[in-house]
Amino acid sequence: MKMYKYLTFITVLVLVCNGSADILNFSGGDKSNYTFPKEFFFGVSTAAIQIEGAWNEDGKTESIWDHLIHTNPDFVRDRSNPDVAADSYHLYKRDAEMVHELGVDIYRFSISWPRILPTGLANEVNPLGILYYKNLINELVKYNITPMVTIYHWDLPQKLQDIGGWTNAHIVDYYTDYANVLFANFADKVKYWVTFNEPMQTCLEGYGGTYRAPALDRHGIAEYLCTHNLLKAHASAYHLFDQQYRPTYGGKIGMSLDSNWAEPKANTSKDKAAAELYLQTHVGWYAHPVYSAEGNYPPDLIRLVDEKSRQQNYTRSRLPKFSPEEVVYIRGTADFFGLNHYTTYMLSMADGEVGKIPSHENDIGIVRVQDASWPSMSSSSWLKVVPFGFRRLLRWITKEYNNVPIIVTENGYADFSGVHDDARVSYYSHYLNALLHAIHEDNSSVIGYFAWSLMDNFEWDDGYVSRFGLYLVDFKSPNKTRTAKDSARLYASVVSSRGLPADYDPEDFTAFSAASKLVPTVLPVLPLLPLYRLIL
Ligand code: GBH
Repeated sequence: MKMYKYLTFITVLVLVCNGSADILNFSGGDKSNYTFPKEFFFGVSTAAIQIEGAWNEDGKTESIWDHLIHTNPDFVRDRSNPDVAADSYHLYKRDAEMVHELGVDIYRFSISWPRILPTGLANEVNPLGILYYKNLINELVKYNITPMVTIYHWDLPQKLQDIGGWTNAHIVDYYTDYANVLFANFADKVKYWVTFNEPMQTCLEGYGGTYRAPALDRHGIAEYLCTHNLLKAHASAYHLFDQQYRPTYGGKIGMSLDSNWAEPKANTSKDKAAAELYLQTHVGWYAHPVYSAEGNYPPDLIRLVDEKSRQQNYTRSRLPKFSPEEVVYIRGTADFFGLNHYTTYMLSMADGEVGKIPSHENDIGIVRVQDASWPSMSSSSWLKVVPFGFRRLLRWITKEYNNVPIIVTENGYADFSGVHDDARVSYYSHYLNALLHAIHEDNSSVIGYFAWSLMDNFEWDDGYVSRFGLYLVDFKSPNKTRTAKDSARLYASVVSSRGLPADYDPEDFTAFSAASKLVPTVLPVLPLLPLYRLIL
């Protein structure tokens, strides 16, 4: 027994020290001469409220984000708002030109529901809203760029929130009507549709928590109601498209789910189970009903929420249930798996209760941390650079959902601004290297990749502090001047050469300590020193 433990210890040690070997390579693999397959496509992503501005122009009404920030300016780190943002409502021609400069195949943007339907309902379609997106689409097509539309990227009309938003069961019809207006007007030219961007952020963070609009904090109840209606709305839009539009126009439709990779905290069967449970009850919460062979919520989620609800004396489970007909109606309603991926966490089982009671976090009972040694000086504190996590997640999704075609609809890095963005160049190089390994060595079923984001934009609660753009936006200039960063040149070269730059070094993570020089000088530097030492 003792000997066995000793050997395990040695094995762990060897695995840790031997980090550069094969899949254990931190960067996701040695430098490869692999190239991206011929049919593989590249794109860049944005979202309406993060770039458009013109929040009340030409008939648009308030979205839940406009409303949250207008009524609670302290929600945003720099007390800014998305009223003007990058002013893409007026500068869309320059945006299309930038997409063209990058040489990518597809531009993913979102449509603002309250710009199209000012009452939230389809009784009144705003012709100027339709015109704006027609102009943008025509501009893209002019450059031979394929438009990909996200139907819902978090900006619900406030008028629908007033009547319950995603917890109101009638939203399934309202959403389907809205999607119908978009299909009817744009399906002739839009060839990719994303029904929802990151529904977990909408429901878990917006209804269960306070991190996203509408910041309801009705944890343990509302995140489950929201998810239930949202999944039905997704399926309803899919069937509408599939039956009434696809036969005439063709095109593909899917959903974009956010997922971190989950690494077991220790190499124990308990922590491995915690990591698997995290994936099943987070990304799987949305993916299992749509992409698994059997459909419905993941069995672990049903068991855990039912059990907790019983212990807590609820008359019925806080998790609403799909009928057998609904399971079938939702299952298989996607042509591709959209994945938004940024970072990795380590998981272990909780000792006793965690999170608020009741809540999704408490129901699941696992603990999530990040390793202090993982590089990052990102302006987004959660964004640790862990390329191997990307590779492992792609392999997990490929296996779990039976070789579903995966489109990485977002991946990117945040800093505090500047055109010489070494850290972003390094992030993209490492993650694209991991992606090449995922494709060529693991047979992961990835067919396309989008960088987040085309340009700096309104980063939700981080306002304009956190910059994700390939193009820098000068938010102080009257015409919101856009300038290509070094990362834009890197990305353009990957797209045209279909491989990594010759000077890329998979062992080199120094850009993430040097990135600290971009921290605004007003921040006290001393408290950062211990962090610095951990990384060096
Ligand atoms: C995406 O969200 C959005 O689609 C996009 O609009 C946004 O600008 C971009 O990425 C950059 O943030 O939520 O506790 O797991 C990313 C959502 C936010 C998910 C941070 C992971 C980590 C903390 N991510 N989150 S937690």
